[in-house]
Amino acid sequence: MNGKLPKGQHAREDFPRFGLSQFAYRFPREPAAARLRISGDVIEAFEFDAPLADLPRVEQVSDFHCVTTWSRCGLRWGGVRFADFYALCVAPRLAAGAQVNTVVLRGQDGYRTTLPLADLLATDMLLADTLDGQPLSIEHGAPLRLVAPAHYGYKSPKHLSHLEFHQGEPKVRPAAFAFMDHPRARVALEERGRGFPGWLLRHIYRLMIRPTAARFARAMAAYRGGN
Ligand SMILES: Nc1nc2c(c(=O)[nH]1)N[C@H]1C(S)=C(S)[C@@H](COP(=O)(O)O)O[C@H]1N2
Ligand SMILES: [Mo]
Repeated sequence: MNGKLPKGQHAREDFPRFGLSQFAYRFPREPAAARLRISGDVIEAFEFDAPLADLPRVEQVSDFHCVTTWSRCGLRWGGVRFADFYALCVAPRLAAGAQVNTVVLRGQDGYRTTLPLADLLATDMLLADTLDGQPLSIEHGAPLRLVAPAHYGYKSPKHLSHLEFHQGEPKVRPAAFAFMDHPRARVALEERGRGFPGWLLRHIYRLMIRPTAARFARAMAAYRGGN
């Protein structure tokens, strides 16, 4: 089974709540309301109250690859293709002649990352609101998340609340150290970070899996306990 995984990845049976450790104790303010704000330098800002309503739904089984080297295979997500959302809900509102190059994706917890629009238009890019046929749990991104199977997990914001569409270079304060946020982060090319080769980061990141998963699990237990 491991033979089929991308370079430097190993399979895990469970699917831990995970991320940058500074986000472990941050939770969505509105886990039940999938409001999605749209803005950017080529579009007038507006907000969707039910961003996936009336759009063609799909189900997709895909593997999930965290940059720290763990992978969870065969996750069944449901939602709407990013490309369909873009074509039906965003493109018609763009300024005439505008060319979108970069998209900034932000979560309710303050998490953010960027991707080239070209990468987001791949057919396996999903705006997902279900996992295994159930509404997304808080653990895995309620109410809405991006699913980006060809990219490391850090390109798939949970609790997605805001998309910015830019023709020019957006100003974004990275959620982590700049070296940790590769502009594309494609798994097949082992683009784990910028400035350092993937094979080197692999060895360093691996050490972070256990403490990070434990911290996220503790935070989740505290949240559930106090709620
Ligand atoms: N809002 C938000 N999205 C996030 C993160 C985060 O900390 N906050 N971490 C990213 C990282 S590094 C990973 S590996 C995945 C983990 O997704 P999971 O918690 O569903 O396993 O979420 C990504 N999206
Ligand atoms: Mo990750």
